[in-house]
Amino acid sequence: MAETLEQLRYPIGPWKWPETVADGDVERWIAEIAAAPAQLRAAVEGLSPEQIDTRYRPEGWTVRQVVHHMADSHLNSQCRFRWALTEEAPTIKPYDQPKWAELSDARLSPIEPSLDLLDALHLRWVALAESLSAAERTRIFFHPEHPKPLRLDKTLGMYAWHGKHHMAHITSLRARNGWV
Ligand code: NI
Repeated sequence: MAETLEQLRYPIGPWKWPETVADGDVERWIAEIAAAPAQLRAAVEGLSPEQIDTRYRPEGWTVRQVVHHMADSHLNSQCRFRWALTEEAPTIKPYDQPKWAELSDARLSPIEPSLDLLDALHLRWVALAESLSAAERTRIFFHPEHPKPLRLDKTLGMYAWHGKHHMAHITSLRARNGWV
């Protein structure tokens, strides 16, 4: 049975901000963030340049754009975490994700530098996240497009989802096309 466009867009379902954070959630999210760069490398392993330039859905990004987007997104997240830990309830600067993904390097350049960037970035991210006290985990920042402040612990959950979400774009594309 063919997937609907919604299933292609959200292969693991859309993110929902949790009301509460249970014991073990943060540790699980940190472990997922720690695992993501190696999982992404596995997801793109052996793909040809033509396959890397294939859209994961009609009108969607290519695998190349997805990989560069993950680096761009997670780079922005680093600033948000550091601002929230060093300033009182800062308002962060959003970025235009579709336009960033259309910049020429995101469309055309090799994915290896972004894979390397994610390796390094996630090491810093995990080291920082593991060091957070209970009070620091609940520090907040404001995103201009969100009505409520965002808490760092829940934001870890969002980015754990974000990595799996985009990796599923790639692994489901591979599965549909028999690129094993
Ligand atoms: Ni994304």
